[in-house]
Amino acid sequence: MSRKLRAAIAQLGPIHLADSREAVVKRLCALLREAHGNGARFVVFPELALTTFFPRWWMTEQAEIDRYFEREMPNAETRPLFDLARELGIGFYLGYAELTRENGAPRHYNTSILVDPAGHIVGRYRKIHLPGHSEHLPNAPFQHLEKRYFDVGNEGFRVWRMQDAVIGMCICNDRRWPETYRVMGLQGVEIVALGYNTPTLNIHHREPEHLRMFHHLLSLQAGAYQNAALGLCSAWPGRWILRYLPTIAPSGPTRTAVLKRWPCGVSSA
Ligand code: CDT
Repeated sequence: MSRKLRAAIAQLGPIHLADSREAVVKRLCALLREAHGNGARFVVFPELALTTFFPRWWMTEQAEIDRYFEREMPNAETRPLFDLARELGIGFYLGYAELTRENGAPRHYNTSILVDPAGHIVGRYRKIHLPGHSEHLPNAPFQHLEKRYFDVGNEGFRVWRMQDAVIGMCICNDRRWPETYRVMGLQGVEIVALGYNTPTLNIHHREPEHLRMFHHLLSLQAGAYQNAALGLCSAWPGRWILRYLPTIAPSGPTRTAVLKRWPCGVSSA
């Protein structure tokens, strides 16, 4: 029996250090409405979509770092997004920084959630493959401090049945590793939802931009193809970020029409 789920990839424009959660959530709500207006019933937002990509900044005070983390979800600032999802009857994937406590100690995760069309959280994923570095690299063109600010995810790669599909989640660097897809594939995954934030420049190894894009598509398409799944992949455009962002795999089309409305917009497939 055939099933149809119209999905949208909502790519964000840059978020600045000074931008408030309230302002960002308003933008997410506008994208959700736009996606809904285009007939979408499921929307994928990027990695760490509620704040600037703060691993770009070297910080030493834990209180300063913790300002970028959410202690509960939903919370007062993100509630409007959940309410709107329920009003529109639309599900979504959202990436954010999660601060929790385990065995009495604080834990920091790079997290994504799956929210159903009734506005309920049905799934949570904590990023396992944390890239970058933990030391300050003052001579690098920019920092990528995920290894400093986050703990390694401790809940594995799981799938959830939602909107008549089996949906799995992963985040950015996870897409480059075969076990990400295979573990979900063995659970019958049909859609891999993935938010990402990939700098055009690889600060660790020289890699021309066209190879950077090639490897992005290669890993996503191969992982999805080999596990008979569809990848829905969303990021932010910006100076340091890979262009042609919204990616549908494995069929290959990279939907760039949205870029006419750069720096943000919705692409659907
Ligand atoms: N956000 C993220 O995981 N980005 C990595 C690149 C990090 S470069 C140090 C990626 O695989 O795209």
